[in-house]
Amino acid sequence: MDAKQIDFFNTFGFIKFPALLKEDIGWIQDEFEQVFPMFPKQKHDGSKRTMIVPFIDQREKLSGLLDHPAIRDILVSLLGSDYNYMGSDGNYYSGDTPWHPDGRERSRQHIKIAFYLDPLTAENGALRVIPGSHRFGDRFGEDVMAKVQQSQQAWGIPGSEVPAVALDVVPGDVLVFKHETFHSSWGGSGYRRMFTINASERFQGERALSELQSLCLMHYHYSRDHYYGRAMRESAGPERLKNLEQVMSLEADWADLTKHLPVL
Ligand SMILES: O=C(O)CCC(=O)C(=O)O
Repeated sequence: MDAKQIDFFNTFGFIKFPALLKEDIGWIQDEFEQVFPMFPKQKHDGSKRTMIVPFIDQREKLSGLLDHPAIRDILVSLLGSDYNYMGSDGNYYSGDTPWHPDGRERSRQHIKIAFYLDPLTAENGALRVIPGSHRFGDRFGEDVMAKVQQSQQAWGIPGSEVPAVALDVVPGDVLVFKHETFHSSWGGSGYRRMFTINASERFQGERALSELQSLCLMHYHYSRDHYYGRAMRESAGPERLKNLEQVMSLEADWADLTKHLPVL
């Protein structure tokens, strides 16, 4: 990313890269379709969101997106070359997703890269973002935080009419936003395909590892004995390993810590 793109991202809390993966989108869609049958319990029927976590980790080729020069450039430009890969979810979304941020961690930057696999516009479920809503130290960010989920009560309008930018996409476009940025989607079908890559700056400071462990536990979703999937771990070369290493250094007994969660 160049300095202007980074400044745009820091100012507005999101950025779109049109056609970034235009050459790759065919195999990405094929691989996406390969993952869901691996988890027969996660059969999507269009009635509600179906999610698989971790997602890209299930397949060697999808795991390799972390090594893709265009994706790596985004991650390294925004988070530094020692960034932490924080996981991935693969989804069939169904219907509306109300306004929300993904997190509000003050100590370090967290970003999401979103890959939508179907053409979407504002009318049929394109992701919407409120520019600047990540700035929760500002009055604006605080007002959005306090009122956007009750927009009818606060402003007399439904969530779908809250002023926002709709990020229309065609497959191959890539969206990136800060976890703090408020986002939503309205009017989509029962079969919106998308997956994400989440990443953060490396955790520093005295409590780094315990904070990292708490955050990882929040995103576990399913009982398993490794945070990262087998394909992700086993196909990682030395460069990617640097982005897995801090989470892998946690000496947690993940199977025990997550045994209360469902099994995929
Ligand atoms: O596309 C959607 O419906 C919402 C996506 C979303 O909320 C997310 O990835 O955090």
